[in-house]
Amino acid sequence: MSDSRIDVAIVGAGFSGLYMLHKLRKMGLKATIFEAGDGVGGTWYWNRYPGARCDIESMEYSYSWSEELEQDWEWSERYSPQPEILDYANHVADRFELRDDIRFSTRVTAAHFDEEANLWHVTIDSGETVQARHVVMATGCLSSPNKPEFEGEADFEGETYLTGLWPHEGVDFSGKRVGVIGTGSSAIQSIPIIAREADALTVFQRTPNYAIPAHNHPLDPDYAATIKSEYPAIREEARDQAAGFVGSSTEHDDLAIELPKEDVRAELEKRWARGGLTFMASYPDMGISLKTNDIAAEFIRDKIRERVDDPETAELLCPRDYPAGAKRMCVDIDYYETFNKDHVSLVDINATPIERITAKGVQTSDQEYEFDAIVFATGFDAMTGTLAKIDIRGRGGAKLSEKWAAGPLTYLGLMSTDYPNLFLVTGPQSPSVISNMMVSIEQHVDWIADCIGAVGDGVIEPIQQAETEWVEHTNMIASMTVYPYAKSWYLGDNIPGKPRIFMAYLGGVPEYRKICDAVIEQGYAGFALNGVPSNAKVDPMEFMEVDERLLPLIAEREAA
Ligand code: N01
Repeated sequence: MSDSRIDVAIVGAGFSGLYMLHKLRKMGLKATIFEAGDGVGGTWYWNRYPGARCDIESMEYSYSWSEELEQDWEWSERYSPQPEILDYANHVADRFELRDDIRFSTRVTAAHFDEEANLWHVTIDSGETVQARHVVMATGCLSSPNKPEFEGEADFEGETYLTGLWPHEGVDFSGKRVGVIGTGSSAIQSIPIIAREADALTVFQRTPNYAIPAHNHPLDPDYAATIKSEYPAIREEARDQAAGFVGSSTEHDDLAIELPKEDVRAELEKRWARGGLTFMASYPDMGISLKTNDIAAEFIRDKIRERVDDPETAELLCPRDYPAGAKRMCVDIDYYETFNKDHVSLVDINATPIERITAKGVQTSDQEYEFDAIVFATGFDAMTGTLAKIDIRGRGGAKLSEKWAAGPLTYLGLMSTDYPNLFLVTGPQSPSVISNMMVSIEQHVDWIADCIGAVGDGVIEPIQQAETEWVEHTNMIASMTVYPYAKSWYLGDNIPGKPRIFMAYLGGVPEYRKICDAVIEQGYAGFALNGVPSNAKVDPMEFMEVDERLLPLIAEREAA
């Protein structure tokens, strides 16, 4: 039964939902956030595993929409740890008095569009239904943890943990024998910390990852003050860079493939010393040419060999089967050095696969490993997993999960045809996970707020052709890169049965922003407003600067 009516239902109280609520309130609209957790913070609320921290620098991984907030807040480290980022989210919720319009411990189970009333009926887990003119899915890109099933799990007599759903009270591994399954970012961050506590730690690795050192350090107050004094310009610079953070655009115009290898390695050495995710932005062809990419891949492998004492373990930790950066690049603090500790060991589960979980631990084809605790650092059903769990029905009762059965279909990653007034923050086919999420979140929230303001009591949705062409454009851009050469969650490879489609927009943050702005400037080109399709069209290629020098490299790669 419907008993309440609001203008906008926002799903999720992470950084997207909080800013969306603030923005809509300022417009005088009645908005409510529905949040499954009992606090704000989204990914930073759930991912409390030891060592969790951001790998975009904190001075940039923060809101830019309140000058007072950005001036007042003090970050303590270059890359802030999860508790501090969660404190920040809580501070924002308090400072802007957002909690009054957040319903905590409330999971949205369904959203059905009523074509006659042009309203959404949003159902929550108590069975209550709320009517909303608009729905904003601020549900995050990595919010559905993936827990693969292993035979015999129920028999295990010890404790089990999932990095993406970590207990709020924390876990003390002192004196325990611990097994970690997975070696992605979450594992790479948590393994060194777990190793400090545990009596024995065994890591089960299926695919080694490339990791760049964070070189994390306490934030120098003078440095922070300098950034704060130049914040508007720095924020603008970040928005104008390929992945929405300073240093993510290539600084060199030269192609690495045309340079002596020693020069390329010298440049990579500088970037290694700087640390963090700017490593891959060294040359324009790094993410295009497999030959160039292999210089970076070999460089990282050499660093792993330097950092890990035991040559056999070092070789196991070296990724070989896919290009550097094609799976999400990891940023580490002492990850490789952790394997130099006598009580830490690595098991290659390609050579000796996990057969089952037993009462005592993990049985591989080779031996049984006994544990007091097993940590599953097994990732997420990314980008679409959370949306698929909500029964979203648009025109004609069509289920979004069925429409997206062969892969997500959106226009700009913001909306999907036949789902009027349903918005996605950092949805599939937008820069999202390839970018500084804060920059992308702010851009989407601003765009959605403008759109909701323009639509008023009406309805808006993408025209089918605009959506189809955007998906084609997104796929075409991805195919120009080395990303498809790895099995990754970007492509849905980690979830059995998930269609293989690259789920983020790789055309660059600045280009993407210009496309979204042009759509608005041309009166919502590619959209139908109140059933009337716009005549205007925005061609994304007009915003792309294609570097002609890269085309033969792509052709050569594809021919190989
Ligand atoms: O997940 P992952 P994650 N048997 O999917 C393995 C963001 N993030 O939570 O590679 C055995 O990367 C799997 O093996 P394989 C960031 O965007 C950000 O670590 O599929 N192993 C892999 O090793 C990141 O990319 C931050 O062969 C299995 C691991 O589990 C994203 O979240 C911090 C398995 C999963 O790695 C996801 O990272 C943390 C099985 N059945 C995360 N199934 C920061 O910003 C899976 N694996 C700092």
